[in-house]
Amino acid sequence: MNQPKRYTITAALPYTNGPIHIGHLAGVYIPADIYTRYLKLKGEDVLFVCGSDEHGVPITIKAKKEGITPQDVVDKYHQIIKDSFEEFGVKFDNYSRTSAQIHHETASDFFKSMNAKSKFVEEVSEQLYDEKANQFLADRFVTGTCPKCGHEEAYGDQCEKCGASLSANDLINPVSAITGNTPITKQTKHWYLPLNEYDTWLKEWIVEGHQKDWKPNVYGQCKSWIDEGLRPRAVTRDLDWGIPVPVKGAEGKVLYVWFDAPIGYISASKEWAANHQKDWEHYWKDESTKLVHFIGKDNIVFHCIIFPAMLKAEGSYILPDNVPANEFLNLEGKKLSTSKNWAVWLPDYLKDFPGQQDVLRYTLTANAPETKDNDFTWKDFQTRNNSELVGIFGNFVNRVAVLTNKYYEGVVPPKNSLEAVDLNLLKEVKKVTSTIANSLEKYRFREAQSEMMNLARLGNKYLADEEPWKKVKTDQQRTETIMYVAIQVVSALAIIAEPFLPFTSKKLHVMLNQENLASQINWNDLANAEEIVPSGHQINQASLLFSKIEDDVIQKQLDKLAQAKKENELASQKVEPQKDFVDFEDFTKLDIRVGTILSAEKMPKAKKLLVLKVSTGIDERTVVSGIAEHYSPEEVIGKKVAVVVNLKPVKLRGTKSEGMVLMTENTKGELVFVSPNTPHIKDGTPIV
Ligand code: B3M
Ligand code: ZN
Repeated sequence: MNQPKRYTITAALPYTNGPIHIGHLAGVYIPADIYTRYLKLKGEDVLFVCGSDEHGVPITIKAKKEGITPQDVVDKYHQIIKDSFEEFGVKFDNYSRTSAQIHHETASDFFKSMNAKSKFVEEVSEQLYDEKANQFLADRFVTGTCPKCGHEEAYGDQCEKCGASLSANDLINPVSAITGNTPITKQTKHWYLPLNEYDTWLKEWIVEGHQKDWKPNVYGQCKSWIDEGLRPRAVTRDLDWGIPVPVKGAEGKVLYVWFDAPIGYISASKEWAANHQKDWEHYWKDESTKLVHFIGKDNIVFHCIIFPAMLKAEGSYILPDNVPANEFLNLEGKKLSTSKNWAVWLPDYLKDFPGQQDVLRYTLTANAPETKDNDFTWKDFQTRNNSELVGIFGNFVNRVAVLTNKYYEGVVPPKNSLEAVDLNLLKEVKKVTSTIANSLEKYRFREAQSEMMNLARLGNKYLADEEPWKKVKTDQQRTETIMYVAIQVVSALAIIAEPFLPFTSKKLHVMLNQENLASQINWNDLANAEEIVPSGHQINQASLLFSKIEDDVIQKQLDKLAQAKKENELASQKVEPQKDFVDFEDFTKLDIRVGTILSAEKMPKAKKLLVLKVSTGIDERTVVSGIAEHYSPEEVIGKKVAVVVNLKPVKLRGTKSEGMVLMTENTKGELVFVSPNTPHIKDGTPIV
């Protein structure tokens, strides 16, 4: 056998601030798991690592909200997430966590090593600061308008709308996520990775080196960042949750979460190596090792530009060979959202569909967002299960196992002489095996999985054409051959299915009584072997692989989502409680009229105030209105409005205001006019 190739495969470390959902599985963990299982079946030397990303702002925010410590948050979700991976068959060699001692040491050493080689630039600069919270604001602690696309809820590290990677200082109208305050700026010192110095090298490495083998979506994003010009990036933060910056003069500062998290891949490898008497350095420093990062598209810049620049700067590590990032999965046409509870959480799925992990794995791979965002719908989930897994795969396997037991008491019959149809089908098995291998090596998981289903389809067609249930009455020899061939196909499927449907594959191996065989048979043998299960081998009874999912089960899931939607709508329309009653006489004392805004200008030195001239039908008068943060003067001129005309005049900043323009708030919290928009109403008409 050839010397096995060595691979280090990583899957993005999930933030430990909530359970994981189908979007995470589809985008990152299922493809990574399929790829790893395939390579292991081929006999390669593969290390597959992941772990919990336990630092970073989302965790601190969650802890603040719930009144617990960040450590409580990460302990809880680390366990939940780890369990979910195990339950769905995502089989890491090591699932570590970034709060582990070994990770703190590894990340600190990495920083120190870079620092010793003068790879950082230290700089004092003005950073956003929340005076109320007494805290510097970076990353997710601050939101504001994206300077690139205008999205109003961009974060201080990234805009989720356009994917731009940002610094907190780039945001327009920044607001503190802790207090809602507008931050001030304050001086502080940080360590920067001067990405601009890696420009030429990155161009050579990515633009010239990986245009062909990286996915177009990944390559495209990298290229545009490089083309835009890279800027130094701070790798330290003024926070108290994280890994302390291990140098003098950095008290109270921690490593930026995106500096420490990818080093987590290395720590997880070290931890694994220590537990398995292996040398971790082979997996990270040996040029012949292939490093592959599985991630979602929002992590591309970190894995393709920043982390490689860190590895390059440190100098003793290999670089990723590929970063097959996926796009996003939507749910029933809408973006998955943790805060809106618009998701299928893995623990919930498991409760509702016990033992049916492979159905979800199958559907998510069939719809994987490989080249564009894609949609998960419960209807599609049902159809994939009922017509493909039950109707094709399960049906084929079941017929073969039942007939073999019925005709031969479970003993694989003799081959006798093969006809052209038989040879063709056996040839197909080999062809499909190599097509799947090819697709997997190009990270095309949907294509690979559909080839597997095609093989089951061919098996079904073979049985339907050859009709062993008829021939058994007339031609024993021919029937034996047909069943022999069909069993070969089933046992090939048992192996081929392992990366995609690991639970099903296991059941199939048990059914075929080839559990031992399975551990010896390697993917390469599958492509070459003349026979997988020999004549005379005893198989077991047929067992149920998949079962039909009925409409009411699907409806229950749709109802759950409808409920989430309703709750969201209600939450977004929090209605203020009713005020005390007033007498009718009191009400009629109010004089509200239709008016028109004739002119408007900003009140000097007052951020919120506009000075309006309003035609009330009675007269033209001045009204000072607190709407300047929502409207420019030009926007309001000519507007028909409702004005309280008998409000006692008051002086505001020296200007007499003789009335009040009625406003309300829309669902986005913006002020809007209560506006008598109907045509043909004269100014001065009372509103009653
Ligand atoms: N925790 C981001 C995320 O979950 C981040 C990935 C880290 S990979 C080193 O999207
Ligand atoms: Zn943007």
